[in-house]
Amino acid sequence: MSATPLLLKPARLVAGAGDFDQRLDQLLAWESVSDKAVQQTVAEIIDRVRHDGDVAVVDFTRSFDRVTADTMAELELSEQRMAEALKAISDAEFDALQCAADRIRRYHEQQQQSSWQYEENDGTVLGQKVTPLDRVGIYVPGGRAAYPSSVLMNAIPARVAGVSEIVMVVPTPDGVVNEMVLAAAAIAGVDRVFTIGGAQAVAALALGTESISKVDKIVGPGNIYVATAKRMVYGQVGIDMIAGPSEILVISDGGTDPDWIAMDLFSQAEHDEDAQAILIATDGEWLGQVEASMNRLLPEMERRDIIAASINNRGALIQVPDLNAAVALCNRIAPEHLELSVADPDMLLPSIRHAGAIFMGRYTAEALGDYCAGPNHVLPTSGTARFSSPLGVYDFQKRSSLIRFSAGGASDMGKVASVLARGESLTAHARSAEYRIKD
Ligand code: HSO
Ligand code: ZN
Repeated sequence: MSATPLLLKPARLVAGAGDFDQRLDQLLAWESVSDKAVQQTVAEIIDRVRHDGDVAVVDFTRSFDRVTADTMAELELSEQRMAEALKAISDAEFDALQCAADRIRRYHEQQQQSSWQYEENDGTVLGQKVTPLDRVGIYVPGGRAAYPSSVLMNAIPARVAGVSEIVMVVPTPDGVVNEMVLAAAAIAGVDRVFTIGGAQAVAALALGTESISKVDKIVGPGNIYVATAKRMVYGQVGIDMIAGPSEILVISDGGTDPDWIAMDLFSQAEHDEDAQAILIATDGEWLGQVEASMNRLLPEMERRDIIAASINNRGALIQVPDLNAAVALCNRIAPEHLELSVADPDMLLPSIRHAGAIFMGRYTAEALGDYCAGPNHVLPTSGTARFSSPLGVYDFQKRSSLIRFSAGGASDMGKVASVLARGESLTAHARSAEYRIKD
C-alpha cells in the first residue's frame, strides 16, 4: 500500500460549459518526447552496428543488459529452448495463449487481400498483384512492458500475410527470460528469436549483421531509444506506427454497473502514468457513482500508483446533454479504444467516425480485445485514428501494379502519352510511346 491513501480526482467537465473546449484540448495534448541526447546516443549505436555488426551488438548487450555472450549465436534461442518455454508455462497459460492465437488468426484471415485484374475496352489488362514482405522484425520490450499478447498481435498477421521469415528480438536484462513471451512466439510461428534489445537490436534488424539478415519492416513497441532508432532507420526499412500511451473512451447511457466502468477505465490507466481514460455520460449523478467506485476499488489495484497518476493527470468524467453530443466528442478525440456501454450501440455506430477499435455494448470490456477477441490490439493512438487503422495483414503485404497493352491499346494510348510527354519536354518518353503507334 502507498504511504498516503491515494485519491482519484479525474477532471469533472460539463460539455459546452465555460472553458470546456480549452480544458479538453489540454487533457488531450500529448507529444512524443524527442530528446537530443537520446538521438545522439542512438545515432552512435546505429553507426557502430553498421561498422562492426555482430560484435557491436554483443558488446552493447553486455554493457546495457549485463548478458555475457561472446558471439551472436549464444544470443539466439534454439528450437529446443522455444519448446522448453512451452513446457515451462502452466496448462492454463498454454491453453489461453492457444485460444487467443486461434481467434486472432481467424480474424486476420478475413483481412487477406487478393490480387485482381480487369480489361479495358481496347484489350488492355490492368491489375494489382499482392505480395507479402520477405522478412519482418518484431521488437518485444523486456521488463514491465513485456506482453505475450503483443507477440501474438504482431506475429500472427505477419504469418497470415505470408511473410517468409519473422525474426523476434527481446531484451533479457540480467538474463531474465519471460517464458510466456517465448511460448507466444512459438505458438505464433516466429522463425528466429534473439535475446537482444534497444537501439542495437533495431539497427541489427534494419542493417543486417553476419548473423541476422536485414528485414524489410520492423514492428512492435519499445522505449524511447527503440522508438528513436525506429524513426532513424525508417526509409531503409518500413516501420509500424510509433505508439503513444494507451487510451480508452467510454460512452455510457448510465445503465451499466459503475464498478464495471471504473475497472474498464483502470484497465487502460494501469498501462502507464500517461495513459488516458475518459468517460462520457448523460447522467451527472451516475458519473459521481463511477467516481465513487473508482476510489473504492483503487486500493485493491496492484498498479494503483500508476492508475492514480494517469487518472489524476489525464483522466476526465464528462457530462453531455445527450448521446449525440457524446458521439461528437468521440469524433473530436479519435480515441484508440471506444467502449459504447449503452443499451443500443448499433444506434450510435453509424455516426462514429474516428476510433481505433469500437467495443459494442455493456458486456464488451476493452480488456477482452487486448487479449483474445480476435482483432488486433495494436491501434492508432493520440488522435491518429483520424487517418490510420489497426495493425493488420495489409501492413505485411505490398501491392505491385500490373499493366499489359495489346497492339491496338499501345497505339491509342501512345498518342495520348506522346502529347503529355512533349508537354513535359521529355522527348525519350514521347518517342518510346510513339514507336508503338500504328499508322
Ligand atoms: N491495451 C494495450 C495492449 C495490451 N493490453 C497488452 C494488455 N496487454 C494497447 O493499447
Ligand atoms: Zn491494455
